[in-house]
This record gives sequence, C-alpha cells and structure tokens, in this order.
Amino acid sequence: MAVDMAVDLSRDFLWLCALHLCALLHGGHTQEAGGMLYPRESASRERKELSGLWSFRADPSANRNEGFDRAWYKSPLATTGPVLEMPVPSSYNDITQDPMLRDFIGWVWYEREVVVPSRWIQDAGTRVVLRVGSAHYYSVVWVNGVQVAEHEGGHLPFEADIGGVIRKDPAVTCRITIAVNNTLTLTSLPPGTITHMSDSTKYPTGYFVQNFQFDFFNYAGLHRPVLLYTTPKIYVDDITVVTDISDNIGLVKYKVSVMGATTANMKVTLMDKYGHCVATSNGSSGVLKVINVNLWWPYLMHDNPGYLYSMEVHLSASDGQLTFEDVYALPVGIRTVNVTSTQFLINNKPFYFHGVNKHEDADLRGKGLDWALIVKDFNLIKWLGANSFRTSHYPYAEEIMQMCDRHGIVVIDECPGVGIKDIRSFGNASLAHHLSVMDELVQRDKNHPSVVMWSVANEPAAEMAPADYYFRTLIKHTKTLDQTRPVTFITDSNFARDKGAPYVDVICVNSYFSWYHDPGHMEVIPIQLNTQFENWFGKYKKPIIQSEYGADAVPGLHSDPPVMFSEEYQKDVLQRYHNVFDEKRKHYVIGELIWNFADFMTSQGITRVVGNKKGIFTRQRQPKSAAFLLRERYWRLANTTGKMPPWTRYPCELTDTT
Ligand code: GCB
Repeated sequence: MAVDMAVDLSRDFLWLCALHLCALLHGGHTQEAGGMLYPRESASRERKELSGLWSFRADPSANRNEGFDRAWYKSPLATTGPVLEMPVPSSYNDITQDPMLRDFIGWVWYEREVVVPSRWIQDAGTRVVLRVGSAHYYSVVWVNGVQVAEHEGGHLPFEADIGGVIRKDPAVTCRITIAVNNTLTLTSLPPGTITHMSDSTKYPTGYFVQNFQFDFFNYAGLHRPVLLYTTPKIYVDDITVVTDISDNIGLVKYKVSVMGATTANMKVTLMDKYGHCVATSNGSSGVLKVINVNLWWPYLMHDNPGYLYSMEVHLSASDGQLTFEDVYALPVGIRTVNVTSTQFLINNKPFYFHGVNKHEDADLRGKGLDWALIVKDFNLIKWLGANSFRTSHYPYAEEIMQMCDRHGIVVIDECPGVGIKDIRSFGNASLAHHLSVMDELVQRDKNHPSVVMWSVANEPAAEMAPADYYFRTLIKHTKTLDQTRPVTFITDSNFARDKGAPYVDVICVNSYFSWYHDPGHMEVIPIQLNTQFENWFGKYKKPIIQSEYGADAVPGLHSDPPVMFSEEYQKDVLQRYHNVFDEKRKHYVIGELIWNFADFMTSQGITRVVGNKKGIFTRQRQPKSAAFLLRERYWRLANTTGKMPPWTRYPCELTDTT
C-alpha cells in the first residue's frame, strides 16, 4: 500500500542545517587531534568510570532546538525542566514505557556530576581527558557549561582534554552535559532523510518521520562507557605496530608518537605472556625481533590461539623544569595477512572463515555495552565452532575487539556505511565524511591482530554511476591508511554492473535465494548459488566470501515439509547453501558468514515480526535448530581446515583435556 507522503526537501534541508548550525554556533571542533589509544591504567595513568545513572531529558520542541535556545548546558538539567534517570551505557529507546521516547528523533540531553580527585585538579602536570566510547549519532559535550567537544558519527570514540575547564574553579563540581542527536541525513553514515507530512487531513501539525534503508533499529544514546582518564602532560599519544614473520623470528615494527614535548627518552619492552622480556628497543620507532616467536593464531587453527605479547612503552621527557614519565602497555599479536587470487592466508596458511554476522543488540539496553552479553556471545561463538565474525554494520565496542584478540576470533571490521542507496549520498560531502570515518576506524582498530580486513560499506547502490569514483577513492584512501590489510565492501549488486567491485581485494557477496527471490523454492538454491559464484570468480579472479545468507525462523514454529519462517525451513536453506560451499571452497570460496548470529530488533514494517528473525539464536541467545546444524558443520570444518589441539577435537567437549 502506497503511503501518501509530502516530501518537502527544503524543510529537510533546514532540519539538516539546524543540526550543523547549532554545532557551529556552540563552538567548532574542539575534539583532540591525534591518537585514540584505548584508555588503560598504568603507573602513570588513572581511570574513572562514569557508567551508571545520568540525568536525561529529550527535547520534544517542534524544532528540537529548545535545549540550545535555552542553553540547557549552562545550569543543572533539573533546573530547566523534568529529568529522568537514564542508564549509561545503554540506548534510551527501550528503557521507559513512553512510545514517544522509543521512536524519538532529535536531541536528547544527558548530564552527570562527577567528583574529580583533587590531585587531578591540583597537579597542572596531569592531563584530564573525557572520553565517550560511542554516542549515536551527533554529539556536543560541555563541562561546567563550556563546550569541550563535538563529534559526528556513532560507533566510534571521541575525547577532549578538560583540564583547563575543571581547573578554572576547583570548588565547582564537574558537571558533564552531553547532547546527542540521532537524526540521519543524506551525508551521515548511515544516511537517512527526514520527511515532513504536511497533509493536515492525515497527520498532526509538524509531523515528520526518519527514513533510512537499513534493517536494524536506529537505537540511540550513550552506547558505550563514558570515562575520565589521566596522562602526564607529556604523554604517549599514539602507537602503531605492524608485524611480520621471518622464519621463526617475529618482527614488530613500531612507531610511537609523543605529545607535549619535541624530544623524549623512550624505552620499549616486549613481554611474553608470562611477563618475560623478549625484546627491547629505544627510540620512537624501530623493529623488535622475537626469536622463537609465538604467533597470533585464530581460534581452532592452532593449539595456542590468540597469543598476545605486551609492548610496554616507557616515556620520559622534560618540559624544561620537571621530568614527566608515561607508561602505556599495548597488547600485540604477531601475525601476517595475505590474499591471493583464491586464498586468504594468515601466517601464510590458508584460512577459511566459518563465522557469523552479528549486531550489537539486546533486550532493554539496545546497543548499550553489556559485559554479560559480550561474554555470553563469545561463549556461544566458541560453542558453535565459529572462528570469525563481521562487525555488521558498524564498528563494535573496543572491549569486543580486545576479546577477539585474546580469543583468536578473526574480524572483518566494517564501518557504518550501510544503506547508501540514494544517489545524493554519493556526493562530495558524503564521501568526505566517509573518508574521515575510515580515518577514525583505522586509527582506533589498526593494532588489533584479530582485524584482518576492512569493510567500507554494506550493500550500497554500487551499480549507480557515481559509485565508481566513490569506492575507488574510499578504498584507495583506506589502503593508504593501512597498507597491511585487504579492503572490501559487501555487495548484493549484479556482478557485471557493480562499479565498486574492481577495487576490492576479496569479493564479499550477500544472497538470499529462496527467501527474497523465489520465496519458498529451496530447490533453486544449488543452481542460483553456483551461478553466483561462477559469475563473480569468472569476472574478477578474486577469492569470495559468502558474507550473508540465511532465512527467518520464528523459534518454536515447526513444519514438515518445511515452510518459510519454520525452524525446518531455516535449517534446510542453510544445508543447501552448505552443499554448494563445500564444492566451491575447494577452489576459491574462502568463507561463509551466516546471517545472523542472533535475532535483532528492526524498525516496524510488514516484513518483520518484532524484528529480524534470521538469528540461529534468539535475541535472548537460545539456540534454534539451525544452531545445532551449524555447530556440526563448523566443528567439522575446523577439523579439516585447522590444526586442532587435542582439547578441541570434535566431538569432544571443550572441558575434555585428555
Ligand atoms: C541484508 C542486509 C542485512 C539484513 C538482511 C535481511 O542483505 O545486509 O542488514 O538484515 O539482508 O535479513 O534482510
């Protein structure tokens, strides 16, 4: 049924301007330039977590600008109106009973008062940094009414040095105010548009909706931890490591950048996992050589997966009067990644991705970071025998990436370039933003051994004419940022017309045969999947990953013969895809990632019954029948493609150490 909508582009434009203008009015980009090292405690660095309950208010005014007009950041939020208690980290959407808040579009305001240790304030040689792990989507941050940061984009961290502000009046409690706007525009990532409905016979005055073309709920709020951390005023700003192997020697090429001084003494020590020093170096760049190296191996490919060294950087420098010392310890996994025309090599051995696509998504907290959920998901991934996942469709929390490093779970790291379907989202402003998001993503994740490939987008309209320049530029830029990892994007376009595919290193293709095409007809899968693979490989002679495939299953719905939405149908679809994978993986198919690990929430629509049900686990992480099928398969694949340690040999349980 067609909905009669009045699309008023000029108003859409005004809305977009309001978003950016308020940012301009309230100060430019004050965000710290430079590195984005994960805040770790050390002898010279402290952390203060600000997770917990914050004061919260949505701004429902017609132009959503009341908070700026009335300067809500200037005084405690409770003095300018009613406030709710809101957990951080969490999406705000599912926390209350208020349908307005669940589907809210526009600015929401968070506030928290913090007691800052007086030592941090008194010692002018201490930098105090406020870090926001992820705020969806556009944020402005004030401390005691002074703007300290502004950031565009969810899923990635940003920070600000707030020392100057909190030292102005040490008697004042530090009040942090964060305004977050979830509006998606033609140039945001993901993109979206606002449609205003002006037909007063159908819609109330001022009615508008947010449109976007991706299949997950646009959860919003402070999704990851907000914290304060300290460094000395001369400090390790960034570290880049690139690793290589020569016979049994591991090479760790490193570069450290320092802020606050032009010269510094540096001592770099590499420790093994027992804390024994295995290599040292002086200087801000160099190569550490590790004899008899323990390589970083994927889970189920080696009996000691996820081996991490610790690279300790000790810095000592003077500002002319005082000497400052800084210590930062970076986990380092030594491994190589290479791609041939038919293989993906990790440490020069063929690696087959048998994994999942995920979402950051759960009941109540939406996209909010939740340790119980993270650990449960890793246990399920290992139970399943999966060795990899893709961060569909945006960067996941750094804490998750660190788990991948430790457990040997291989990651295809995707940026939020999802739903790029409108030709107006291929323009220069969109591209410039996309490039800077890749800057931020590579900056954040470049040192994770688990990350083996960047994905710059999911299912863009790659057949449109501007896609050629767009993806050529984007992929080239990403390769300049990181020369060690392959780059891809995920396609569902026609192999002959896809304008971005010539630039990728690995073809990643999504297909839903017998679901979105030929629904109910599983018999078409073998022929259509075979054609898909032959077409792509025939044209590009590049290795292929089936980056999505699957079918919805309502848990507990059974049918024999199988019908769509039953658990049996989901299993059968998977099995028929697997038969083709088994033939093609002898040649050039290098991986399969099920869509999806777990059921997840979407916006409401006639094809979704309380969200997307293609999970092999429910949203509450209980297995559907397909999970057992996949478990059988993945452990069998691990046995044939990996070097299995005795404790993991199928079908033994993980606890069996015989
Ligand atoms: C896709 C998308 C994914 C959707 C999935 C589906 O191709 O990449 O975001 O959720 O299909 O289930 O429709």
